[in-house]
Amino acid sequence: NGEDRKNAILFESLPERSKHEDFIRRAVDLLVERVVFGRANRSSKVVEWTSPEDIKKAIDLKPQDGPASHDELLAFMADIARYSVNTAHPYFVNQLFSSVDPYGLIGQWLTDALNPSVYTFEVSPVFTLMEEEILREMRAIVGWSDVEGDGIFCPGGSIANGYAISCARYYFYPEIKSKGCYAVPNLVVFTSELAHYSTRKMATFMGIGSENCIAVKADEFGKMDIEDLERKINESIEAGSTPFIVTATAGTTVFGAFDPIVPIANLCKKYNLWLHVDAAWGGGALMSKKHRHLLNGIELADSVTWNPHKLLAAPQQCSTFLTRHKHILEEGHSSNATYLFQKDKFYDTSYDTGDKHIQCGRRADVLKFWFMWKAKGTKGFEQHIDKLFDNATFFLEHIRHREGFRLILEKPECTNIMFWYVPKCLRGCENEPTYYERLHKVAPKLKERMIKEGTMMVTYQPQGNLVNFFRIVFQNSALDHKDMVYFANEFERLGSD
Ligand code: ABU
Repeated sequence: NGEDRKNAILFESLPERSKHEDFIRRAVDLLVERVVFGRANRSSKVVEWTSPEDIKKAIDLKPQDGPASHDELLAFMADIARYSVNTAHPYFVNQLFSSVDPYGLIGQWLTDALNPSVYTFEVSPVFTLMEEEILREMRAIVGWSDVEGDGIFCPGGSIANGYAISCARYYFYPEIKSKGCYAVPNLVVFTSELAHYSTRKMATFMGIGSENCIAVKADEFGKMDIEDLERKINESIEAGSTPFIVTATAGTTVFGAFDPIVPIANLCKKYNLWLHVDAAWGGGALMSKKHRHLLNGIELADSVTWNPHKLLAAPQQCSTFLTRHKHILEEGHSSNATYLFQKDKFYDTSYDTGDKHIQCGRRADVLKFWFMWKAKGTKGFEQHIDKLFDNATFFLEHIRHREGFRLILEKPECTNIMFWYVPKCLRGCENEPTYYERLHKVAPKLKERMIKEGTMMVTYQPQGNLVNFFRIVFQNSALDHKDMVYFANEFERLGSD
């Protein structure tokens, strides 16, 4: 009967089961109270800053010989939540991800409860079909026609950018698969000096070499300089190297700049290069009629990285690699393990998609995104994106003329805003020789103060010749204009001396 079947699935007797059920219910209550809602309100702290030594004292991190009781485990959970950064908090604006989407969270919990691995249809029937549907829809939003192309969910945007290099290399040099780097010319990759570091890192990882990842200059707006790109393509050809891919960025990590895709695509056509667009950050803008123009020309790309866990606020991690080339992922990466991908199965084995990936075991990152999409509809995502851009514009205009704030970019394109906060003691000292040296020290000091008080989290960095400046990131559409004023006031308070 049904009860026997349930018990067989759980491999445990009824008393054991009710014990576990009770534990799960208490644990879920604790998660909802302490993690999801209890800490995500404006009056709680973003972080309970604690030194590594004190965290070690507060939580017994060592595995132990005997089992802990359920009460002890619940106490561990509470402590782990207490000393973790509250990334669901409205004032966590430190990174390109934030907030907790209730539907995304439930999708993630359902994924974890089902514990799938998406390599074959037989173990992941629903997720295989879900991936097919979502990836097709994303390709359609990119602008490729319904019939062509392929895509995969990846463990992060860096890996997705690596897939672009791998697919491009296989496209031009299929012998790479069996003979390796020895059989191909000295290949070179081009990307902007402001692109995410993953392109260089993946070039290193894939045996191309970091020196063969050529950094193209960015202009004053942070966009790739086309003339420099063409110059560098020609220089590398003259030096005996073989260009094969350009990675353009749609939403750079720090400045949020969108490279001009159409002229880059024209150069790729002229020199027969693969065009990859890293839209990990900016891809979400494709969902908005108002803002998708930022990615004009993306449909000319051979491949795209797009991370729903960034601008679309899906829970970590949710990254995709999309390509217009239907068979390249399979052909470039398959290894036909006969213990898993048997071709004589009783169903259509084209649904066994795992061999396209360089991973074997793989989480079903699709479900949380699919669930969010169902819950909000495409319209809901569009409203979310439009709100983010509206908040970013409000914040930009609010600080533009406010004393103490100096913008790095007058017209940032995405929802990250970059600025120096100049405390009173430095105002009017711009011509002094030590001004920039002193300004460089302001952001780390303010960051320390905001973290120790737990009032907000905003990241900072130097970039090229620019000394440390703040980058505030708007990616949580639960924020409003009052929050924008809060952030500005908070900088003023923290930097009042
Ligand atoms: N791709 C990682 C982005 C890191 C950040 O949030 O700044």
